Amino acid sequence: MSTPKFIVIEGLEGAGKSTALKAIESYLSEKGISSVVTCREPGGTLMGEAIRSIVKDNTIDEKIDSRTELLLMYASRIQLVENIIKPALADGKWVVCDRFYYSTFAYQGGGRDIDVDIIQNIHDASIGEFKPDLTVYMDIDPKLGLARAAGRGELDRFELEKVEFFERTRDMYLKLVDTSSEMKPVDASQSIENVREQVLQVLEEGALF
Ligand code: T5A
Repeated sequence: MSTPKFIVIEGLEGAGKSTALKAIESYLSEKGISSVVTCREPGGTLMGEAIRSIVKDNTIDEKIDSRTELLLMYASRIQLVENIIKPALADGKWVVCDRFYYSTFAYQGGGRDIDVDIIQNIHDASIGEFKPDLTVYMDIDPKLGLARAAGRGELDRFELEKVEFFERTRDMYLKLVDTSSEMKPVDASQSIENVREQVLQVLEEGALF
């Protein structure tokens, strides 16, 4: 039996991460892996879901400082890593997570322009060396991603940001792809079927088994 792996999906809003997550679950099932834990960030635990509600709330009548947002992302992440992800892997289960720490480097580092060294220090103190075995980065032009997201109705606090915020976020994602060997890009602007095939190709090439 193969060692359980931790797979992450990253990308801007509307890139198709939820759609890819389902494709990955089916793929693992076809490979005979039935014990799969899925999760999302921020969220995935009681504390994490409370943080998710706060950071996505577009009605909060108080400015959320970028540093507060950064720390909330890591508070949610510590809860998820320690209470869900590590125990699942130790129990022989695979884990697939919708977003992980690359989101923080991209959104808070790129989008909010927080010094990456500050994020790295908080990262090291929070989860240290713990990292995914494979990260699928779904690359999309922010305008297209936001148009897809807008099709679902009300926008959250992030989705109300100007397109420039998402352009900075995408630029940071692309820098991360260049420097992180476990981060594999797919072109998420293609059709659902085409993107699914690209994601499965990345999994096949990922030497996961
Ligand atoms: N955040 C998160 C940070 O700032 N820092 C952090 O550290 C972390 C962890 C979380 C927010 O928090 C921020 C980033 C986010 O703003 P979220 O809801 O988890 O919010 O993330 P979103 O990206 O907003 O989720 P979305 O649901 O918008 O994006 P998905 O999951 O990528 O998109 P999906 O699969 O739901 O698809 C969206 C729509 O597009 C269609 C789907 O059917 C759906 O209607 N679609 C396609 N249409 C055409 N062609 C394709 N290829 C399509 N793929 C999907």
